[in-house]
Amino acid sequence: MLRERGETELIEGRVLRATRGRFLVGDGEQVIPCHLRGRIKKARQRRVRSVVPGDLVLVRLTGALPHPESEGVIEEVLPRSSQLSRTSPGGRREQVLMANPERIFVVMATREPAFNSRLLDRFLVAIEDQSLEAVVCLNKCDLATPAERVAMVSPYRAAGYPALMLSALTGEGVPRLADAMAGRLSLFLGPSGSGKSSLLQRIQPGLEIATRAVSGATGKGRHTTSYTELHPLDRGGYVADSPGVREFGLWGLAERDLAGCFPEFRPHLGRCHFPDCTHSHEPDCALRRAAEERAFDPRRYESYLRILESLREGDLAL
Ligand SMILES: Nc1nc2c(ncn2[C@@H]2O[C@H](COP(=O)(O)OP(=O)(O)OP(=O)(O)O)[C@@H](O)[C@H]2O)c(=O)[nH]1
Ligand SMILES: [Mg+2]
Ligand SMILES: [Zn+2]
Repeated sequence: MLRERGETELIEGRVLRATRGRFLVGDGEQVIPCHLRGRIKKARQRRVRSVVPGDLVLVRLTGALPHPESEGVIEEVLPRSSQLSRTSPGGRREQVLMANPERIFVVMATREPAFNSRLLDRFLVAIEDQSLEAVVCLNKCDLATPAERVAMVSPYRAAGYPALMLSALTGEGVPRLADAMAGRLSLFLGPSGSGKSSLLQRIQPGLEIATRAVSGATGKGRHTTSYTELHPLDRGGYVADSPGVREFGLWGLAERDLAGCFPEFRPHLGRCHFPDCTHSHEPDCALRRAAEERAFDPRRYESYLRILESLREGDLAL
């Protein structure tokens, strides 16, 4: 898409990769190595701080520049319709993982690394808080019994999330995953080693994506994917593969908004004795009663209490 602007044309494109001040911008036909115009750099430091994968930008093609390897300059960053943020690891800053995502595929393995419902719940809370769509992806289903798999996804299906049972090894569920991604801007999010890159390889075998074995000694994944990168899909849209996430600080989430980030809690909110009930210790709490009556999976209520606690402690650690 071209836009006239003074002496040379501006090309609208999407940031595919952003690493240490270098950017790859795709316009649907070509991939253009770019740097950022100094003036926006300064303006953005005050407001948005960074240009991230998924951002729509206007690029001016150039020849001779202070950065000889660059073929373009990002002149302008278009407003975002959405973003997914967390608190930067160990820090107090907002870190935007991706701009303009339409769907977040949260990838958890049944084992290797062990299924971590607490981390999954934190991802889902962040996604709800930022009004994004989540799909729960249980990968490495080949390593679990049918009963184990069902037990892992049932709290999420009961909460109304679409949940896919997948195996990048056998290909189970992969066509449904591919359908859910087609024509959209998606992000794969999950711990290291859960199989995000392997699933993408399955969906589109031509993709140049690194995958690696989980280290035998710890059972934890080593980081193979080292930066977030958008890949154009043959069926339309883009998917971003991202490095494994070990912790997910909930950026900007207020305690009073937490319960609303559990979709299955919503019908029970506003019915407690105290209007400012935190649903933790108060008498006559409708949410706790609902949990006791198994109106939803009690593990999700336990997660709520854990996250509430962590928010009170400044949400620095998981
Ligand atoms: N048994 C089994 N192994 C899988 C499956 N999916 C991926 N793996 C293996 O798990 C390991 C890690 O897979 P990756 O795709 O690199 O994981 P990742 O989530 O991209 O990891 P990071 O890039 O570090 O975040 C590799 O050895 C894969 O072969 C699966 O469905 N079943
Ligand atoms: Mg990877
Ligand atoms: Zn309550």
